[in-house]
Amino acid sequence: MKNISRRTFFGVTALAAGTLATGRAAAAGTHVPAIVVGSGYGAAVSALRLGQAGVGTLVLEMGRAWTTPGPDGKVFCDMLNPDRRSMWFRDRTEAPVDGVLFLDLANRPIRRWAGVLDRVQFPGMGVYVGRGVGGGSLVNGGMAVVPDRAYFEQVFPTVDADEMYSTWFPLANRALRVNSIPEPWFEGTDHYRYARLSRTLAGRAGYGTRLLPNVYSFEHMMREERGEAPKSALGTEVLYGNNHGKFSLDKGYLAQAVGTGNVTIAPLHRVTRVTRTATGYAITARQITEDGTLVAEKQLTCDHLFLGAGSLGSTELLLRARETGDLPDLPDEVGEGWGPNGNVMAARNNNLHEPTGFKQSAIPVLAITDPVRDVIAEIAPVPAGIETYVSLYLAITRNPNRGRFTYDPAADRLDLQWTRAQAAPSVAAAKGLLDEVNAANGTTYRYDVFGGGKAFADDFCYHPLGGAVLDRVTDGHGRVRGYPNLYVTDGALVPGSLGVNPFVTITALAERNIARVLADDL
Ligand code: FAE
Repeated sequence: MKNISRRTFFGVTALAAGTLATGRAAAAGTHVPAIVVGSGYGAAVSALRLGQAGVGTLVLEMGRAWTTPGPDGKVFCDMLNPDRRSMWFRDRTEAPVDGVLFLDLANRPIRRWAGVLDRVQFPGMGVYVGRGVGGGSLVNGGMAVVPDRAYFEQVFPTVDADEMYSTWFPLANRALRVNSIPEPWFEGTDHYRYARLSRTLAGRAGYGTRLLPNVYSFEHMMREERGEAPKSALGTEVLYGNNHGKFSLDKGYLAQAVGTGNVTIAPLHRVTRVTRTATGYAITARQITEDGTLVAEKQLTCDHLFLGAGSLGSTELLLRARETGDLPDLPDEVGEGWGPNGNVMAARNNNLHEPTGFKQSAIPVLAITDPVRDVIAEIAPVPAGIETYVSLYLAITRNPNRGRFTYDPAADRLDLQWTRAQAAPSVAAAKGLLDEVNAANGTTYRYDVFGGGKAFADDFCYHPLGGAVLDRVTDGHGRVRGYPNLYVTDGALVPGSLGVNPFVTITALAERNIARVLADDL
């Protein structure tokens, strides 16, 4: 039990045993002091701090608890052999990289099941999100990046940046167990040849790079390379989950929350409706099996309701509640301020004498920095197991355009007003940088990677942000205006852009907000 407290251990064991699935706490008609919707970063922080404060808390998560191994002995499937565990109720996988050399290497037919990755498709944008106890932490690349302070102050002018940078970001980094790759190992391992090559090519164009911290344990990764630990990052695992090495929320915040004895997690429960009661809130939750069969529709009540269902999930619940008259006085700004964090992916082709290497760690650790265009281009792996000569980038740009969510009453679902034209500044910034990299190296773009024959993928994102923006829909600490004891805790609070990967900020902001809420409201 090295490095793990008894209570966390209890939580992990309870999660692993699946004892949380059908606890009495989730029985229809139950009243609990606090309900948390979702189990991503904002939700997990809130659940832990509520539990530690002695507040009885029920977490409702629409995805499954990723604890039981499949027939192959693994909880998650890898990227090259996706099966029903990969995607949320799909007949075919929808991985962002569709193939190489126009061969459909990546996507496969699968059985419809409660898989871990979802792609929510709107007309101009596909949004990737995690489904399961742990939310996005189950599927993401683990890059744990604190935003540039000057930009943070611009994005959140009313948040005390001194306090964020002295207290809440350090706390988030500790709680998420953020670590950095040892440089000597990075410089020597075959598994990051692809990243070092991109650094060399960027350097020829005059651009620098930076190493990015991560929640994947580099100590574990080095043991994977030495053959002392089972391969996960070095075994093409990410996107559909990591079986080892990654300190996801189910191992950290959520396990600790359950370990307090005050928090219960009910997986496969999707909250569909929020209404008011005399003293608090009532929610409707639909419980399903992993095959999607409806088990029960439950009404539960609480005194304090925390929405942590992510930018899409929390905004949908609020918009539906306003538009159907359940919570008619919700602010007009619900749905506003959405952005994909300026995400755009791009693929370049390398010269034959400069291969990327066929061994590639699935966890990205290096980014090209362009201080003039305000771009960071993270060097993403193509762990195909063969030499592809492809360099792949996830560029994060500071695109000022914002979309907005609306509610479609006929279909009873969220719509996103976002056009491809709004992504143009992101593509222009990323292309400006990579055009120079190509020019300096005599290389070109790749058009066979994303489908549709394009080199820049501006039609999907990993970083949905906004919809219930801090200090607009909520007060300065996530309390929804006009509705006491109703809170937003997650990426919906962030107005569309952060300039870096978002989960450290979402975690830090949630820590800051729940500390104030616990002090003043409970
Ligand atoms: P999130 O983690 O999305 O959790 C929301 C949870 O609520 C999910 O588990 C949902 O299933 C659940 N839910 C939704 N609706 C309902 C409902 N009605 N009832 C019950 N449950 C519901 O929210 N970020 C980084 O900082 N670094 C990275 O390296 C990185 N890589 C990424 C790679 C991929 C492929 C993806 C998809 C994302 C990546 N992200 C990364 C983004 C990051 O995971 C994301 O910003 C956070 O997970 C958002 O946290 P939230 O708390 O907002």
